[in-house]
Amino acid sequence: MTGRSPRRRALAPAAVLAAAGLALTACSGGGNADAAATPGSGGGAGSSASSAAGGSPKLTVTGAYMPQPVGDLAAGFLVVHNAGTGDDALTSVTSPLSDSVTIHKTVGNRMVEVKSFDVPPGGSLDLARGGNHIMLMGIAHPPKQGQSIELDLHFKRTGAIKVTVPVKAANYQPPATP
Ligand SMILES: [Cu+2]
Repeated sequence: MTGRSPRRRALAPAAVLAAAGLALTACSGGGNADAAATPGSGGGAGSSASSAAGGSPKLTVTGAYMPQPVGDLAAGFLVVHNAGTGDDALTSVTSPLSDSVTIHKTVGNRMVEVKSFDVPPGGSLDLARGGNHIMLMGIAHPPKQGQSIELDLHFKRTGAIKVTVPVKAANYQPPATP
């Protein structure tokens, strides 16, 4: 066995500085507005939801938006619902907008790149301001409010889901769910 240390993937220093700047502007906006819409697709999975993760995930994506980029940096937010009976995980994101798309969690006021986010059966993955998010860097042609961009979400089991993401005002907050 090779002794591969489980060290965290670190961003290049310059990117950390730039990214931290975005964290303060784009990522630390007020609180955690719970953007989760209730999963309207009431699929009747007969038995109790506590069965093992042997079933299939059934994913839908709602509430996607991107605040208008600051410079060549942007963040993407959305909610992935899993109405199925099997687990899944978001393992990467790609986009025609940028060759550098990563997924981050927020620890304190810092962002840390992660390898994947779980999407548990009967649950959701919330990417929201101040928390987990998709990060795009080195955007050559930043889109403006009112335009939309494409994100391709890659899941461990479901495969790719293409999402059209509207670009909102830099300070946009999604409507809170009651
Ligand atoms: Cu980030």
